[in-house]
Amino acid sequence: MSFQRLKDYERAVLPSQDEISAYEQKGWYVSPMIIPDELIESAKKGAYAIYRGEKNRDCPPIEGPANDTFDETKVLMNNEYACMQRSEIWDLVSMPVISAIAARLARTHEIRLFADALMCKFPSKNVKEGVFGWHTDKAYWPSCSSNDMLTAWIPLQDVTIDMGPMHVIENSQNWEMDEALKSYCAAGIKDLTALEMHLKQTNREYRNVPMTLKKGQLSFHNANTFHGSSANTTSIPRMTLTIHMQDASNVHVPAFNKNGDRILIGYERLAKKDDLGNPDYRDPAWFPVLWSEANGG
Ligand SMILES: O=C(O)CCC(=O)C(=O)O
Repeated sequence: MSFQRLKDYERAVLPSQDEISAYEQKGWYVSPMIIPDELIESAKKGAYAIYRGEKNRDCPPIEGPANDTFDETKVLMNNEYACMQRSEIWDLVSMPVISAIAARLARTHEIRLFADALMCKFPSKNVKEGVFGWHTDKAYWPSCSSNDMLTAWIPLQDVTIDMGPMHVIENSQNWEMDEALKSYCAAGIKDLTALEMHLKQTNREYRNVPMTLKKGQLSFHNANTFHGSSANTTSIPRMTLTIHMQDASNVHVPAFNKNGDRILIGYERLAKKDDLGNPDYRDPAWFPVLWSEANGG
């Protein structure tokens, strides 16, 4: 697959050099409207099939990563590797222009899937429910060598400010993670104001940017960009599909916790092993190539 394989209107929306530089500076990028309505509506049908436990792809059991069944009392439902379970979700995850944009932003010749996550945030009047605490994706991936990995965030309907959109902290991908920042950035912390108070007190310049997107748009953020989201206070569920992506350079590096125990993240437990016995981040079953310029791009 190469840039030549894109349709004319898709090639026209690839980020310009200025937009790539802005992404590198800010840690996030929002695309124009590029995803056809039919693809999103079909992905939504696939999502509800997953909630009913119906797969139409030949997917090995997903042991470890989240894979919820329909339950409104959970407020947040999370289904990882939804694209391996339903063809409608795979069609969206594998849409070439999405990974072509990612490749441009990460200045890489190849994009591989790391994981995807179908999320549904149900309406909640309790503002502490349905909160994603501030975090970086990289904090969950200590065994990934690359700092250029990135995540695409795709709303399956318009996301307005009262639906608990994802927010990013602009420029935070360049901050060194000191102990104080780490303590405010565990996703378990439901008080989103605590980090912002810390940033103000320590005179950090930052901008909190909500990803209020129209259906058909998507956002990208670097794996080191802080992000989180608050409750959905509307009356409709907020459904999104997140695609975590590896750039060409990413390889597994053994990671250990403070006690010296090996950390194995959920996704890599599923993957086959490489010659050294480590998880193979090129395993085509779980980490397929979504974009490559190798074939003449
Ligand atoms: O959808 C959200 O609000 C946050 C998603 C997120 O944090 C993630 O996918 O890493």
